[in-house]
Amino acid sequence: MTLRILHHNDPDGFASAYIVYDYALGARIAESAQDICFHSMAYGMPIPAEIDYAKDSIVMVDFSLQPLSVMEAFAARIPEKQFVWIDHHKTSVDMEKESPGILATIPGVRRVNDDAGIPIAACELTWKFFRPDEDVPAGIELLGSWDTWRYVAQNNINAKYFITYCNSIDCFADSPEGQEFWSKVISSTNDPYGWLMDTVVHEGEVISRILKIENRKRILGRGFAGKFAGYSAIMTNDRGSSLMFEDYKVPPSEVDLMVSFLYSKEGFWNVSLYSTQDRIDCGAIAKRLGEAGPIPSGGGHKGAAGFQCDWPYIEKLIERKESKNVAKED
Ligand SMILES: [Mn+2]
Repeated sequence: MTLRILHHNDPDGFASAYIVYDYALGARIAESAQDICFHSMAYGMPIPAEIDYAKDSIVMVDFSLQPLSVMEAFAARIPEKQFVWIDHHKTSVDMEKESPGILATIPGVRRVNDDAGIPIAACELTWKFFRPDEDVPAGIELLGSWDTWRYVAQNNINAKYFITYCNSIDCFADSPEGQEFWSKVISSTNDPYGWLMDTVVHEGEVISRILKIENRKRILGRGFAGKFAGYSAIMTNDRGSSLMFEDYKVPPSEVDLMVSFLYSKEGFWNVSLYSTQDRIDCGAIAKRLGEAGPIPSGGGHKGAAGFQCDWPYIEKLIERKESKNVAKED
């Protein structure tokens, strides 16, 4: 038997995958690390061809296959009790509702909020699913706070520093450095003189200061205001990061969307949407725009989502506020 962990390719996905890995080894579900295989997944990527549907066990965390028909076909191929699916993306919760016969019966948990109505991340859901009697580790909570944007309402700046530190190391679930990191994260407390606060959070704060200056230069150099698919927006041809937009001359709170687009090595364009507005659901917009485009795709969270397409499609969605010649004044 091979245990295949299909996880989203971001820190929440890496942490979730590591929690599964650590649990599987501890509980002797997998005899050795060699029996566990990590598959880092992005939306739009093909299903791993190595899967032996009769023999392998699959745990899917912080991720789903899109669209619904692909996810249903995948689930239908895996024998009962060999598939666990944990996700907190709204698209997964919606898919499950549309598929009571197939998707809703898969063991695991798909929910966006906890019992108190507060957003919860995949790493936290995964921890609670596999270790229901143990408190969620402080570092996993910081990551969850970041990944769900809870940190904004909770004004939890340490969550930002935690993710900044993650982004400064190789935090993949399947690399030696990443596994050492996550193993320390799941065994650390928020003792002020302990590793989590004194190294991770503290160093993350230092790196954040440098990044802020870098981001300011990037967004002021490449960003422009206007409309995207009819929504007021700040746009940039750059790598997506919601934080980057905070230093634009128009604050994110004054527009519907923050939009970044970037050409991928596979030959399509990745469009990321972010919003700080209550009335805007980026996941729904990404799904609608993505499915109507040349590469059916798209989904994500209310506050952050994305889809893939080609460049002509993006250009049709953009309405510039400033004409091309005055844009140079930036
Ligand atoms: Mn997540």
